[in-house]
Amino acid sequence: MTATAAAHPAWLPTAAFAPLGRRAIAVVQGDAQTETVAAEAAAATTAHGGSAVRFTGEAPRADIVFALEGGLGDEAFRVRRADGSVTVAASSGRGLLYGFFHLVRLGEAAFEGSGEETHEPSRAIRILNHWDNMDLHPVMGAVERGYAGASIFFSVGDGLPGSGHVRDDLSRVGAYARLLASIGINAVSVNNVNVHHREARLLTDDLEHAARIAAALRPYGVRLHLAVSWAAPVMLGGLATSDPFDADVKAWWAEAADRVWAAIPDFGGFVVKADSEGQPGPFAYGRDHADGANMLAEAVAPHGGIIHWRAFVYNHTQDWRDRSTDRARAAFDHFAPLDGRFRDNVIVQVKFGPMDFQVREPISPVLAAMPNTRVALELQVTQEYTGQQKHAVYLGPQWTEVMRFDFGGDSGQTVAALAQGGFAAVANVGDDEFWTGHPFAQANLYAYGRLTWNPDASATDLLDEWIGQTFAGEDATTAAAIHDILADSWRTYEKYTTPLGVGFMVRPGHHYGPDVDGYEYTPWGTYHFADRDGIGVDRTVATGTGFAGLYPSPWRETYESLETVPDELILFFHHVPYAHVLHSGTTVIQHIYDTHFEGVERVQRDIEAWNAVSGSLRDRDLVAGVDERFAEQLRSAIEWRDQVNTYFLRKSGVADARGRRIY
Ligand code: GCW
Repeated sequence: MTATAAAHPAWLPTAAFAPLGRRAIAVVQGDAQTETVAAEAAAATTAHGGSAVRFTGEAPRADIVFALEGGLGDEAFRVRRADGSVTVAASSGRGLLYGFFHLVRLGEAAFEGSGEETHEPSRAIRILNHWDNMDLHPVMGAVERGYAGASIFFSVGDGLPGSGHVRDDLSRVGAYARLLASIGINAVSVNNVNVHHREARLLTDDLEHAARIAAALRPYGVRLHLAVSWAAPVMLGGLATSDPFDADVKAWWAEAADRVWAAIPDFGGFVVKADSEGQPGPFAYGRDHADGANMLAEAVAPHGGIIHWRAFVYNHTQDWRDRSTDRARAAFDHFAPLDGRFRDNVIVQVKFGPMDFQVREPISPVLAAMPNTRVALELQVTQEYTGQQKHAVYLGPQWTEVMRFDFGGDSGQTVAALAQGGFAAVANVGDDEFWTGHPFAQANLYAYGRLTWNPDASATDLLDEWIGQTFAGEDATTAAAIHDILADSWRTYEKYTTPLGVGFMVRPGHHYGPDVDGYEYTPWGTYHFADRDGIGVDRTVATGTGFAGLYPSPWRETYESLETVPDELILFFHHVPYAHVLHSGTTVIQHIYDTHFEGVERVQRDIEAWNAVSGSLRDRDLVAGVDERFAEQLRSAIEWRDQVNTYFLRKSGVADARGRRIY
């Protein structure tokens, strides 16, 4: 599929605009985003028989009025309803745009009742990070951990090194920005955080093309950010060093920032992965992460720019024999001591768990350890470890669990409250017809956006919102079936993959499918330590790596003790015998068998539920896409079940209490 091919409308099909489009809409004259609201109103009314007018000064009579009004926050909007008509007021076009899509979501309900409400995003920065390459990467391809085709921003050219470029036709990027605005996302970084030579040049000779991307995003109020290489002064500037204390290095970055903002006045800032998985960083010069981040922050500060500095730093050349090094500790050990040293325009971006986007991990203690730093929560919308957009896995429940997690004790705050720096997530979109590979993976993009706006929203409600708009015009039985398939699908995936918080057990490299010992003797620090007697990682203070002690009370005690550690995390914190009895009353080994059988049965039931409704769906391409992926999900779930169960039967020698078939 090329960038010009028509993309699926996702949750914005024409039918979803009918309640607005039937009415008379008046839109004030205003800034670029106000013009976008007017264009949206015109398109909706043309499609559904209403009317759209523009005005300056006093608003004319209309069913829906979009007006500019002072006194509201930058992105906020106020909705007033009376007698079947609605006024949306905001202090900028961005607010009006968010108000417009708010009405689309509500549909007819937007025009019922009376009253006034103000809506405002929880945090100022709600960003998606694309891991898109310009040149084909020999292992990762066009998009690192991408499961939805090629990049919508870049073309890899003829595939030869150096021939990649920003796409000539960026219409797909405009359509993407529209989807993002409709869910409240206001920023994207477009290139991979592993910045290779070709992508580094977006900062220099390719700046005019980066500016074209920014122009495609702007009508919908989405700002461009770029991932930059710490080594850029050497790689691009010909300097001998990228030491943050070197005057020439500072000058190089200041000039780079001046150039970028001259070309893109609303540019957002830089995203940096430094001293992580082979990326260059300040460690080479004996400097720490605060030294590095602050030097860049100084360069972008005159322009109001932001540095997103990632806390995903660990030793990836570990010796598996060495039990004293614990990857789970790494981000904390590197970053917690630096609290208070980062400049105001640095955001330290922290993955939600201490390892790496597994289906189940405890919440990263770093989030509670840096009260004097702007910390952002990082999630992974792309399903690297959760079925790679072949499996139907709705991640909304995982993210709400993360955002609502309360560290308690002295900090006494939820992750959402601690994430003062906002929200970031790895994007799941490519040039695929459905944007996301699996059509149902659109629900993850949707939920991420809506949760960044309001972390208190319910994952189930957001799922229904997504279904309501995406399948607008389909019958209620279809909506109910899709709801039932997705609502608990994250836990289903957990059941047939990695048990009790142990994680990984995936095929090395591409990370798809089971391989229980795949990472066991590698340098990556992701071990399960299963032997004939037991399994799990001892991360207690008493006898293990001490990781449990990095949490504030009461969590350090909760995780430290076998009496209180939650079942779903027991193997993350403890090494236990297979006969250990969980709080659920079953043994660890029997839990492994039971959940793997249950998980597969659940996928079988989901497929039956889907088959019962899919015949009547109008979008046959979507049905074909879902059918194909369900077949693969079932094949893969069975493979997971049989490999994991067989492995642990052979290791433990303990038979399944229910005598089911294990190989
Ligand atoms: O999960 C891991 C991925 C890498 C990725 C890294 C990161 C961009 O396997 O592909 O690199 O995380 O977050 O930097």
